[in-house]
Amino acid sequence: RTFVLAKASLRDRFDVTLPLARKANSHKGTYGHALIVAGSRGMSGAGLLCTRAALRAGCGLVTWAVPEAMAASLTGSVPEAMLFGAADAGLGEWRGTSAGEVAAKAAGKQAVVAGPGLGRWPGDTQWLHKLWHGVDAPLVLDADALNMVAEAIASGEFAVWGPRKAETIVTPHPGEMARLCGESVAEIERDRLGAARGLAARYGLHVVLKGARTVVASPNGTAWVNTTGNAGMATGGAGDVLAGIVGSLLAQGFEAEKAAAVGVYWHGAAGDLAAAGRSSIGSLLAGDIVEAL
Ligand code: NPW
Ligand code: AMP
Ligand code: MG
Repeated sequence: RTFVLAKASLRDRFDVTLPLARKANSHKGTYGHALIVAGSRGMSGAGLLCTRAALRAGCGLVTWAVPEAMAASLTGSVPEAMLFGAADAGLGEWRGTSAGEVAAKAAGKQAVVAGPGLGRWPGDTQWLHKLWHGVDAPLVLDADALNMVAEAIASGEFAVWGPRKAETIVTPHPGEMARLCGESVAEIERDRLGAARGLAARYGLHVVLKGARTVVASPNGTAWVNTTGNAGMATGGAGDVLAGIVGSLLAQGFEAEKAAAVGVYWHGAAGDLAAAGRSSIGSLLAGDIVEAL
């Protein structure tokens, strides 16, 4: 079945009313703890935006993991988040870090986001493979993590990774989707619904194919087509914000299809709110989407 992603359909399928209500008698532990594995030298902004979006989307606690050499300079950049420095080779890169150390940090978290601003390095697909099985919580993979998955699919390695213990959401833009599917961007864009459904069914993933009219497809065959968002969101960091929102909703206990659908709808709606307050939607910054949440 294909649903149009709007407030009424979300309410009908998931019994979720937006904005989300908070129980009076609740505490930060009620709303989950997310681990954000994002950012590296030159791309700290991706991690910063993802982390701030996760906090704004309402989870109770966020830990932001970065290569250790970056941690000192990021101290205080998001005072609400905890910062974790993974031992690195001293360059602020994920190259040389231990996926096992990151996976250990994921213990006790209700959701993990990995990918925005990670960069690529030799052996990174094995690094992601360790995270794939080392993280027991629901996982959102975005950006460079998707390029690692694409390489593992192309080499045949991914076929033997086997299923994870919890659900996995992937959030490719059409360029990343083309790499995952081994097709051109034009082929993906010709049949966005079919491409997202195909990848979801083939690998048991929840697929968020981004762009104007984002598609959310689940392994059970359900798909959603989003109605919110605008071209002002075609700006650096907008996708990093979405990954943080979806991870935050997972941490709050939403199952994967619900987290992806609500997150995509909400991200677009926040983009629409942020654009409405400006003379040109071209002036929209990814950080404005976070603030509009
Ligand atoms: P083009 O340009 O149209 O020919 P990449 P990235 C295509 C981090 N960031 N429809 C596009 O094709 C990310 O998190 C850090 C069609 C081009 O080939 C990643 O870690 C920021 N095609 C890293 O940078 C802010 C589309 O895909 C390619 C498309 C690289 O991510 C920015 C470009 O994509 C960024 O988020 C679409 N809608 N969208 C920071 N502040 O730290 C893209 N393409 O090569 O995957 O690079 O998305 O910039
Ligand atoms: P990324 O390319 O990873 O930064 O992701 C860009 C984000 O902005 C995705 O969530 C897209 O759906 C959204 N976006 C980009 N361009 C548009 C557009 N023209 N209309 C609606 N949403 C868009
Ligand atoms: Mg992106």
